[in-house]
Amino acid sequence: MGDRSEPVSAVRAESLGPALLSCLPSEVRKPAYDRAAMRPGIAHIGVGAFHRCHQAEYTDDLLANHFDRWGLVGINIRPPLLAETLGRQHGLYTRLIRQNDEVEARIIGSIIRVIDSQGSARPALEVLASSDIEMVTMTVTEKGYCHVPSNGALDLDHPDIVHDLANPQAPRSVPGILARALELRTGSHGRPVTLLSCDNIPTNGIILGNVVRAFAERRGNGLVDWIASNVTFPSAMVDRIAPATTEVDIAAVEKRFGYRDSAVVVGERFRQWVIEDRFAGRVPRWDLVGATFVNDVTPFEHLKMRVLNGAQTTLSYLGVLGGFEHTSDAMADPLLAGFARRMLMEETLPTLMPVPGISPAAYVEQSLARLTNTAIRHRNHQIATDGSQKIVQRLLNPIRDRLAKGDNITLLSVPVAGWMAYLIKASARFGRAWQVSDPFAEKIAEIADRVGADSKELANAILAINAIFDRSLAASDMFRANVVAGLDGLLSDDPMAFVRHVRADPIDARLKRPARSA
Ligand code: CS2
Repeated sequence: MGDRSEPVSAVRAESLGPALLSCLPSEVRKPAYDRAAMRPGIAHIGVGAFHRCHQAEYTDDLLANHFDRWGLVGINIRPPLLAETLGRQHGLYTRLIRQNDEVEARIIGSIIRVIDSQGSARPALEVLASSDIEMVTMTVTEKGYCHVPSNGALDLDHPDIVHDLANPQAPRSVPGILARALELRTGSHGRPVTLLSCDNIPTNGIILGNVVRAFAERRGNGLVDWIASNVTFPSAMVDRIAPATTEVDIAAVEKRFGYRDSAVVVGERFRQWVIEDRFAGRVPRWDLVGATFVNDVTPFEHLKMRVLNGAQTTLSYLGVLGGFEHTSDAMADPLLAGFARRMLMEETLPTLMPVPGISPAAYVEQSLARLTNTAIRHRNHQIATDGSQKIVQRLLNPIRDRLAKGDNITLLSVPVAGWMAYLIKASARFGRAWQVSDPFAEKIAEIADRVGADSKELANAILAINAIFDRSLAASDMFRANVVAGLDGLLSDDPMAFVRHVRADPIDARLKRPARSA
């Protein structure tokens, strides 16, 4: 199945829906259970490509193997609207696994219905507060938690939090909506519930618990005590590469299988889900279908965020600066692939805790191999989005661990400077090289426009943003010197020459960096 499909014929193919299931080609796997018998048990907030490729697939496996009440209700509190896609298809969609030339299609049936709750929180609250729901999972992106990335506390200056504290019955933030839903539960059936974050933030359960409790505390009505005995916030590590769906993916399904599905998702074969065994209420037994329930997720989380996500982030910034469109294009470049491997092996790997049953070096190789999959068209700009919310767990935490031991951080500092250079080059002074999306984009553009091209001053101003760089890290001379060298190199006319230089001799790179062109 090529990415550049032929134009689809003028006669529109039929849309995917329950009536079409019996007419699909035999190579398309269908739900192996009675969808009509499904009952809602799980609500999921943030029904994007990742959820459809991950938690919804695990749940589909569970329904097929051990049928129970675990139908999913999908809720979007931010765009895109679901009514026109999944809603029209009665929750059905195609999950394609693509591994270079291989294609495997399967219809996922675990989503019973979808709710758009963007104009008002009421539809979301109705579902979240209902007694059917005992598990709420969420993928709301890193910034959805409204926390301060450098310390995990609720950001009380966040405009949505300010709004929700003033209007707790009509919230718009995730912490505000969850706190209100819990309040409604206490006032009605009072059933316990698990709130399970599936986002790539460090100690995601702890951060989710922090922001919900901090919000609830300010309600001052005993909600916090009820939460303490009836709600749990397990941490989880989730993994599968599933980029945003494109029109090309939709057209490819139509061409190959003969039906129209506007909610297709495309992912790699690899998947992993490690969940802390700390549930309230009834639990979907995802552990029977490939997920792992453990006492402590931390080692798995470090491994995944520092290695796989760290490599993706590195390849995204260096990839954009080097003119590569997708992760796999950057990985096809021996310089960038070699840089990523060296950084992970020499600097990241020694910061990892022992992980039961996993060899870190083998994991690095496996991760890098996943990133070479040419059928996964993961745009570097997509991964580069919201870097201010990602670099702490992917790059700055391992840097901090190494600094504490007096270890060298030259390689890990390069993608940190890469994130800065990516945003700096999007500013007016640097010719708005590309469009960016990051909560700190404006702030960094303002710094770039004010400070100009001096790397030292740029680094000083950006490292002073303590929502991202905690004070002790920003005070490290070694870190600062590496960031300045990185900015010098990556903002030059030949950023790849700098990468080549650092990769060849990381220890020496800071002292003998190539002169910056004007
Ligand atoms: C990616 C992740 O966009 C990004 O930030 O790094 O979505 C990544 O693909 C997943 O975490 C893989 O499990």
